[in-house]
Order: sequence, then C-alpha cells, then structure tokens
Amino acid sequence: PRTIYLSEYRVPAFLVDHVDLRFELFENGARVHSTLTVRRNPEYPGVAEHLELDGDSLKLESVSLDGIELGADRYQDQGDKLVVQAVPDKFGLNVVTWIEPQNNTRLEGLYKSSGMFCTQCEAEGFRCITFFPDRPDVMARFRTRVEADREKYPVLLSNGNDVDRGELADGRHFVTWEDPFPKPCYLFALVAGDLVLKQDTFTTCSGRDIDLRIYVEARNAAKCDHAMDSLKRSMRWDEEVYGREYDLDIFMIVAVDDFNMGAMENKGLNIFNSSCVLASPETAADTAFQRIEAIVAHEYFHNWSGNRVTCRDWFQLSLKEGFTVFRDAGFSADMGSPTVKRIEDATLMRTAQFAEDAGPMSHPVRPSSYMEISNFYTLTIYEKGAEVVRMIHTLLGPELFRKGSDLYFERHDGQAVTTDDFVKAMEDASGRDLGQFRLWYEQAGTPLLTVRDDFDSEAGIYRLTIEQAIPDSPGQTSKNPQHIPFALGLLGADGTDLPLRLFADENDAPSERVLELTAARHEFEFHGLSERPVPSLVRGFSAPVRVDYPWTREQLIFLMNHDGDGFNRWDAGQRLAVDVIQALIRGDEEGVDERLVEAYRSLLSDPSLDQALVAKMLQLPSEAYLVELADSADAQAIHGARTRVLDCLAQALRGELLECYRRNGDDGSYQLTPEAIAARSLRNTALSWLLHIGDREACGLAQTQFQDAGNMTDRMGALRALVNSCFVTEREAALNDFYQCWQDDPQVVEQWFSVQAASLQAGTLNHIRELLAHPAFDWKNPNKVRSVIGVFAGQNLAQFHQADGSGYIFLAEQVCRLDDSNPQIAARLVSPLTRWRKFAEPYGGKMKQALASVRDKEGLSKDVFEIVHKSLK
Ligand code: HT7
Ligand code: ZN
Repeated sequence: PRTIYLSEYRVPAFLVDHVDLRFELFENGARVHSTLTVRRNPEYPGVAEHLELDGDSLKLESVSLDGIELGADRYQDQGDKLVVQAVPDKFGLNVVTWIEPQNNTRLEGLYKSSGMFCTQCEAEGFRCITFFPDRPDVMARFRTRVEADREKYPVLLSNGNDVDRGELADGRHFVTWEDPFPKPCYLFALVAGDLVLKQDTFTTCSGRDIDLRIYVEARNAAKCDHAMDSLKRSMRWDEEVYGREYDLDIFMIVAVDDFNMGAMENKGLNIFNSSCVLASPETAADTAFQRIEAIVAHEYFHNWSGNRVTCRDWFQLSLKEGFTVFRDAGFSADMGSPTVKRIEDATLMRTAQFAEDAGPMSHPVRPSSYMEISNFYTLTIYEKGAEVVRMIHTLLGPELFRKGSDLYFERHDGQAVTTDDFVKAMEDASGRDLGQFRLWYEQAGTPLLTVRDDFDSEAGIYRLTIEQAIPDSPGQTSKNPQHIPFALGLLGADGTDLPLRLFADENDAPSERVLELTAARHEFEFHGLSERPVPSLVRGFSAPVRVDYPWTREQLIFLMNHDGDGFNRWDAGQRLAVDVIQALIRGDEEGVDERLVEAYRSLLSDPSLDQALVAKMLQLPSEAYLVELADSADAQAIHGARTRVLDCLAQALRGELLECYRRNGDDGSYQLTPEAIAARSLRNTALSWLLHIGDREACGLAQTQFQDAGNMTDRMGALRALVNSCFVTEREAALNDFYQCWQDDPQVVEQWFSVQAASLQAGTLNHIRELLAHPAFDWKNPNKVRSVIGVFAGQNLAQFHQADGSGYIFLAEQVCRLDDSNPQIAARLVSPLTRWRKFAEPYGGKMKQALASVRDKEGLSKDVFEIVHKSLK
C-alpha cells in the first residue's frame, strides 16, 4: 500500500459546485445516477487536462459529459479512479454506477443493516457509492432523490430538507432532499427503511422551531427519550456556551445496528450505532446513559466544529475531532460532576492514549503521513487533540478562548481549513503567541516532567525545578520543549492552600497558579513560607504529561485527604495504590501496606465526603494502567498483585463494605444525577469486592439484587459480581436467567457477552470460543465482535495473556477471519498485539509471533497491513 504525505497536499484541480444524485434501491443492488457540476479550480497551479475521480468497488455503467455519452476512449475506469480525458473548463458530468449494498460487509459507503439501507461515508466511503473527488476540501451542494419499494422502505432520508415526494410504478416511491449548505462528500448520508419516528421540537435562541426526529425500528420506540433530551440539552448548551445556533429546519438521528464506530455527524442526518442512542433504565446501565448523552452532544456539536467549518485534508482530522471532544467534555462536565468527568478523561488518556503515544503507531495530533486514514481515528487525534484545545483554553482563559472560537467560526464558515488556522484564530483573538504551542500538533510522544523540590527553611523559600523531556517516537527524535500549562498548588500542614508568592514582596498572591513551561528546565521559587509545603502538581490534569516526583506515601495520604483540587485528591489515591501494588510485584514488600487499607476505610465510612468522588477513588488502578506504567510488564504478576490488594481490602473492610452497600440502597427511583449515579456505583463496588472474597452473605445480596433490580445498572452490577465470583452455580443460573429474559434485545445481549468476556472466572479461552458459536453471536455485527473478542483481548488481562500464547493465537485467527469481511474492525481488534514490546517474556515474544502470523495472511487489507507492519518494524 502507498503512503500518503501531508507534504504532498495540493489544492484540488477541479471543484464541484453541485451534486445531483438519484438512487434506485433494489434487493439485488442499487443504481446510482450522479450528475456533477464541475469547474476548474482557479487556485490550482498549472493545468490539469484530465478529471480524476475516486472510486472503490463500483461497477461503471455509463459516463456522459454535458449530456453526451462518452465512448470508452474518452475515459479510463482504473477501479480506484475514473479518469475523464480532455475536459473543458466547466461542464456537467453524469456517471451511472451499480453497487451491491446487500453484500457490503465493510460497512463503508452504502450498505444494509437489519433490512434497512444506510451509509457511512467518512472518511472515504463516498467513493464506494459513486465516482467523486473524495476529499474534504471539495465542497458541493447536494440534491438527492431516493427511490425504493414503498412497503419495505416507507422512510427515505437524506441530508437537508425534503423538497419533493411521490409515487412511482411497481409499488415504488421517491423522496427528494436538498441540502442548502455546501459540504464535503464525507458528510453525505442516505437511509431507507421501515422505521418509526419519535418527534420533538426545539426553539432556537433566535426563535426558530427545529423539527427534531429520531428514527428507529418499531421495537425500539420506547428507548429514544434519553437521546432526545440529550439532543435538546446539547442544542441549548451550544447556544449558551459557544453562541452556536442550529442552521437547518430539521435535525434527524437514525439508529443502525451494524456500525463500525459510535456515530456519524452527517449534515442534518446523524447516523448512530444503536448502542449509542437507545436506552431505557431497564436495558441500559448508567455508563451507557452517560455515553449516549456525550455522543449525541458530540455529533450535534460537529454541526459547527466539523460541518460548517471542516477539514482541508485528513491530516487535519483533529481540527474537528479534538475540538469537538473538548466541546462535548465541557458539556458533560456541566451536565454532571466536572471532577468525575475530568477523572474519566484523564484515566483514558493515561491508560490508553499514553500507551498509544509510546507504541509503534505513535503519531502527532496532526500526523504527517498515513497509509489508511481509518487507522487514524485514534485516541491521539480525539483525546489528545481535545487536551491540546483544553490547554489553549487554560492559557487564554474562558473569555479570550470564546473570542477565539467566535473568530474561528466567523472567519472560516463554509471553508475547509487546517489546525493551524484554528490556532491562528486563537492567537489573533487573544493577542497571545502560540508559536511554540504549535509543537503539540507536530510532535508525538508524551512529555515527561521530572519535578524536584527543596525547602530553605531559613529563607522561607520553596524551590521547584521542573525538567521536560519528550521521548523519541517513530520518525521523530531530539524533540523541542513544548509549551505546557502546569497548574500548581502548595499545601500547608493544616491542609489549606498556601499563597504562591513568586516574589518576596508579592501581596495577594493566588493560592493556585498555572506556570507556563517553555524551556527544558525551569526553576521556580516561592517565598514567605514558614514550613515545607506538600506540592499539588498538574492540578486537574492541566496538561497531558507524565509526572515524576518522589512522593512519599505520607504525602499521598495527606493529599488524598486535603488537596483542594478534587482531581488531585483522586490522583493521590491512585498513586498510593499503584505504589503499593508495584512494591508487591517487585517483591519489595510482603503484605499490603496498612495505610492503604486505612485510607480506603476513611473513604468508605465518611458519608460527608463527595460521594461521586469517593466512588471514583474506590476504583483501584486498572490492570491496563499498571501495564502502561511498567517497563516490562509481567501480565500475570500484575494481575496477581492487584488481586491481592483487592483481597486484602475486601477482607479488612468487610464491615464497612456491607454498611456502604446498605447505606446506598436503591430507593426505587431511577435518576441520573451525580449523587444517584454515585450511590449505584458505590453499592455495586461494595458488592463486587465482597463477592471477590467469596462472601456468602454478599452472594445472597447479589442474587436478590439481580432478581429485584429496577434498572440495568444494578442488575448488571449484581451479574458482574456473580460472574467474577467463585459461586459457580449461582453464576450460571444468573447468566442463563439474564439471557432468557433479554435474548431479544441486541444491546442487552452485547452486555451479556461483554460481562463474560471480561470475567476472570468465565472468560477462559474455551468459554470465549463457545460464545463465538452462540446463536446470538454475529460475525457481521461489529458490536458483537467487540463485545466478545475486543473485550477479551482488551479487558481480560489474565485470561488473554496466557504464558503458552494461546490467547494471542486466538486473537490472530479472529483478526485474519475478520480482515476479509470488515478490515476496519480487524485493524482495531489487532491492536492489543501491537504492544508486544511492552510485555516481559514469554508474553512479548509470543505476541510478536502472533502478529507475524497476521502479517503473513494472504490478501491482507491495507488497514491491517499498516498496523501490523508498523508494529513489527
Ligand atoms: N466523525 C465520525 C467518524 C466516523 C468514522 C470514521 C471511520 C470509519 C467509520 C466511522 N464512523 C464514524 C465520528 C465522530 O467522531 O463523530
Ligand atoms: Zn467526532
């Protein structure tokens, strides 16, 4: 496969002003008539004689130019390109293609899912529908006529407004849609199916009524309320916080069962993975409700950050994704607990993005090359991209940031632009120089900050030295220091924040500062201190960096109890637990430090603490995070040490856990407030810890909870605790019961698969193979594949990392199998193996072997090829 470079970017030779599409949808295929209004791009350097259009898996039927059908000597169908020779400066081009959506298992372009037609065009799916300049800087107005059998497909949708509809011969009908906003073809969408409609209205800040529509299969009609409410909240929030009003008269969401990702922001017609839109308290857990709210918001926010202002090329993907994740994070923080949201985001960064940034696929937020763009929908583009925008927000402050975003939207409305244009708007609006800051977009790798301090008690000066180093990554060495906002607090012995005086005579010094690191080494002095303070570093995870500071366990316990920053209270608890677990792994300590037990005892027994924060603090660092922190990870040793800590905590705190369980009992109502979510989290954590140590009484509580639960959070909490316990009969009974009850609901069956695939007890390789053979498993459905294979390889450390390598061979087999039907999913699934360098022997070597077996598969897709080859380099 060919590598594409950012440095090769050229403006398009031809522009398309208008696209007229007509889809004839049949059971054995679809005919697509496309008429393009094309003109030469005056900005293109030189003269292009031929028009080149992208295509993929298309059967070309005819080509006409200005109404005259062209002979085969006037164009070449090269499969991935249609070259039309010697074209005039301005012309109409009509192309007719035949495609087979019913056989499209890649789920790119036009495909069928549960009997309905739907599309996925980002990033390069439109070329699977018709020949077109499939690049985001070609923006056109679309008019789309969809024709299909009326009975089978009563609902026919596309972008924009429906402008015409009518009957056709043979029981067929049509609807025509017109989108007034020019857009790149990746935002095109079409849906045809037998769907029911849930409708609502939103009145915008300027008083326009927007028709909100969610289309789902009839059986899901009762599961749309949460998505609809989330949508309305998002629309209001974007008006209030960013001044962004919705622009069309209709906003539609469609739920689709087979979908490669979470959702897609097509203009006016968002298409969602069913699991990211459908929810009821009986069928979806709190995490699903929160995810749905965040994804609905994310896709809605794209209407401005992505659609009105889009990307010039796919190297700029983070322009829309990073900014939109930043926006949806702000929304979620405002809708729930900001501290909890920050903890969740930082956890994802530190566990998974840092790992990606240190691995073979490491790439900058704005990459400079790729083979397959689908492989670049990564945590780096999304999450690190959002952190980069967040740092701009921190450096500028909320007012100047808002000025910058207003300027960005105003200046670039209707354009396809770059991350640099975004930074420039921020600079121009604020007057700040973000020259060095741009390195965050260009350099890959996670900066390591080494922090050391000393206290001069005579002078009352506390000195902090901070050194930054950015590790080498593929193709990048000797990196330059980056511009890092470093939020700092200093705690006195009584636990209060001390004033941070940078000068001896500074009055009214703040108790928190954002230090700006720009050099490889900085030294800061804080004056007027009568005692050695305890530092609270990188508060709120003010930058996506690693911090090396020699905290003592006493300091960490002190911060856990007193830090004024909730995030850092949580962080101190995590660091303490990591330290204890790592000491066990190294064999430096024989037992679990009593101080950890006592710290957890205080958390459990003090109801006056913020319970949402306590619920997070009680979660031990995940195995994945411990792997990420290790130099050479021994998977079984990590699992063993963490399990020992859990055992010890559960044994020592049995009374407190039972009390916590009772205190947080279900009051029968289902609310999504941070308090209610925290209560459910606490009672289910208590239950799982108690079952972890085989507590009989808790097993009874779990069985009762499982039977009586009024919501899926509690039912699943009980099921998970039972499935991970030693109570084999009870576990089997609950699993069978659950399946019998929910077998007709695909989203619930996915949860049933996941809970088993993640389980230490139930998730053995043999059992995973049984799940793959289960009648409810479907190889063509990405959610099912993810819920069994993805969860097993990504979340079941102890069972996946078997010393004989059987878990790796299993994964390699499944990746090869999926590579033929759905390369995007195969490429995502292979990722656990790419981390082979991180693991100690015998794991690392066997992971590498499994990866090599994938490399040697015949006819490997470009998607998997890129990942595997880069990982083996
Ligand atoms: N912008 C959307 C990306 C997306 C996608 C990309 C590749 C293959 C399939 C896909 N489905 C959706 C999702 C988003 O970030 O909003
Ligand atoms: Zn997005």
